[in-house]
Amino acid sequence: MTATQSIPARPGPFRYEPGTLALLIIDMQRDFLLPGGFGESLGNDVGLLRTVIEPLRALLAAARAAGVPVLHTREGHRPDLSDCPPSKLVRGNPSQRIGDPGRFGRILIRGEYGHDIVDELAPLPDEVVIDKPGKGAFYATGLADELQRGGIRSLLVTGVTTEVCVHTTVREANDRGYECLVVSDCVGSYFPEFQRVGLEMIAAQGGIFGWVADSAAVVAALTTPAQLDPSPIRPV
Ligand code: C5J
Repeated sequence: MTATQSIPARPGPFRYEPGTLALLIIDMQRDFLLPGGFGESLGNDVGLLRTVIEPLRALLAAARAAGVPVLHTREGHRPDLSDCPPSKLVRGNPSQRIGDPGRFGRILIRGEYGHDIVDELAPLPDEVVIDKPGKGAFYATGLADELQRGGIRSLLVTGVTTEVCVHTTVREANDRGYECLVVSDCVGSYFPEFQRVGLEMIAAQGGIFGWVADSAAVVAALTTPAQLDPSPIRPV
């Protein structure tokens, strides 16, 4: 028999074995979230992303207390931009491109203040931080190896933005056999409509990419003892 945990979610309960669960926090970086930063300079309302910080801080505390491994990602590039495809470089607003000077240092460049994670969600020294050049967290990174090393098969997915880096990562993870629960109030978009539809797309068609639940449901599960369940979650 396997010890399993279940979280009420859409389109149905999200079941996992506690030792195989990790919390993935995507791109909660100052460049995207701070007033006056890159995201705001593009005309976005960063307040919509900042609503994620408090529920995610509570979820992060619950995950750490429950011994759930935490992995953080940061979107960005080497200072010489050698890992930035020309197509990505030229696509932005001409005065606000990756590598240009911004209010918090060169935009989306590793080592710059703006590239790092907001203070409220700062990684602990033993937590994995994945630097990714793409939107998806698996592309050109060591994430798959990290998950395999930790025996992780289920992911609580959080961060920004819902329709871009969160979605791309969930799709990549789903194709690699991971089961993803997207935490609805711990993901954010600059566009309310994209937030709503982005979450609907995850759980549509019987959970085509995964499951969706709010942080209250996830925190409750993390603080509740697992049950012994005779039916395996997946074939072994
Ligand atoms: C974007 C991200 N939106 N982290 N990055 O360019 O979603």
